[in-house]
Amino acid sequence: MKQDLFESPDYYLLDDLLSEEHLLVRDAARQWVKRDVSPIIEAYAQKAEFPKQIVSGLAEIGAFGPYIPETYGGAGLDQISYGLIMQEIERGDSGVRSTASVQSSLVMYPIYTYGNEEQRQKYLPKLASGEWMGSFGLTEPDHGSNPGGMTTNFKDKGDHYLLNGAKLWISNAPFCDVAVVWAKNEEGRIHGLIVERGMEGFSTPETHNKWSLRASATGELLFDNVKVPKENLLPKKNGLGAPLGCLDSARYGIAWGAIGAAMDCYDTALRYAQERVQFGKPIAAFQLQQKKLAEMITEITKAQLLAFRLGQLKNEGKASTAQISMAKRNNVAMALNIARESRQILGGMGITGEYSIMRHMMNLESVVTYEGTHDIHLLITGADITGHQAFK
Ligand code: TGC
Ligand code: FAD
Repeated sequence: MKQDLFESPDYYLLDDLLSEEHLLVRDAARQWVKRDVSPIIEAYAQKAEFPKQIVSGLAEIGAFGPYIPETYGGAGLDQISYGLIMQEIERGDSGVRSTASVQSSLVMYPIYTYGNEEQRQKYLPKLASGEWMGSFGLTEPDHGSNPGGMTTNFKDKGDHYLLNGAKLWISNAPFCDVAVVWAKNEEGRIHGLIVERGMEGFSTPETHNKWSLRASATGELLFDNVKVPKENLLPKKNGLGAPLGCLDSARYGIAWGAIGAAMDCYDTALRYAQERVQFGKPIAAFQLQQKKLAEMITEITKAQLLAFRLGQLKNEGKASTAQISMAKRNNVAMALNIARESRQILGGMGITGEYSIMRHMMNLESVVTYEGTHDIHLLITGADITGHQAFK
């Protein structure tokens, strides 16, 4: 069993800006990751399996619905606490953070925000406790960056809807109990439907052979004439803006989460550089290694400040989609670069599972693509500052 020696970098004393509650929530998540995730995660990533035994721990640290009101089983926390929880979980593994992001921002958020009271009461407490796990079906085989082109559809059959189509690349799909699925009605308008495991014609085959997010289960959602009860339609919002609103919440969490992965790589590389001796000196004493480490801590500090300010804006209800895109894009690219540089500092040891860096690096190759690719987020910023959409 591996010992987790992580010490969190805080170069600009950002802890001074956090409230007592933020620190309590952050430290509880940090301790849990050290105790329950770090010792086992490498083995699960190697065997490409999600460690289901950590679900109850995720629920206990408030990772399922951190900002959902306590009446529905959520933790009733603010957006900075939500971000800090995501940061700590992704410090352990991006795949575990994926599971929490999907459950909170892509399943509980739409049910809370677009659902009616019966739907909230039926699903949210069970999702908050981890008794039920959820998935979110937006992407299709032929529609990834362009979800508005989706072909998954439902028809009104009087007392139920008939759902047909396929979703690809869906986190948590292989074991989900419920799926929030985005599909077009007969007029071509996008709606959210809650599909439950066990409905006839609904299947969730797993996607194998991933080199990334190996400790997270990914799969398909297939609908072959699935009869969905009418009460399972999310009534309060429709159109592409409904799923995109969920993505705002998940992308915000990823902007924080990526900092966790970067901090873990930096901390590992710094410790290794102090201990590894070549040419009679610790490699940390060589200028080239110092350049890497100094640039890493600078980039981590900038990302921390970006995420903190975005959290304040989110708490005030002022964070725009474009601001969230900027933070997701910047912080994930920052983390991926730091993982690559850290891997080099460890030399040959950097490619082994003895250290977390290569796992983070491979995980981040998915994180830079999902929830909107690096390119798409640049185009969102470009459209925001110029007024010209360059997607189409
Ligand atoms: P566009 O014409 O720009 O917008 C369509 C309608 O939506 C409105 N809207 C938003 N509403 C709420 N929140 C947002 N963030 C919104 N962004 C846009 C917009 O105002 C418009 O409304 P209306 O009333 O005028 O119709 O749409 P477009 O078709 O041009 O596409 C824009 C684009 C490319 C930015 C968007 O589709 C996009 O973000 N593409 C990337 C797709 C993506 O991110 N997929 C993620 C799938 S889920 C996932 O990856 C989970 S991984 C989770 C994990 O494991 O952690
Ligand atoms: P494409 O859209 O085909 O893009 C391919 C390339 O073309 C990219 O580099 C892209 O930036 C570029 N490109 C596309 N359009 C443009 C343009 N207009 N201008 C310039 N360049 C462009 N989806 C879900 O719905 N739910 C999930 O739970 C989920 N989990 C995922 C888990 C994993 C591990 C992965 C890898 C993906 C997951 N996704 C999920 C899907 C993810 O959101 C998509 O992969 C992502 O949105 C990109 O879509 P795509 O893979 O089809 O790439």
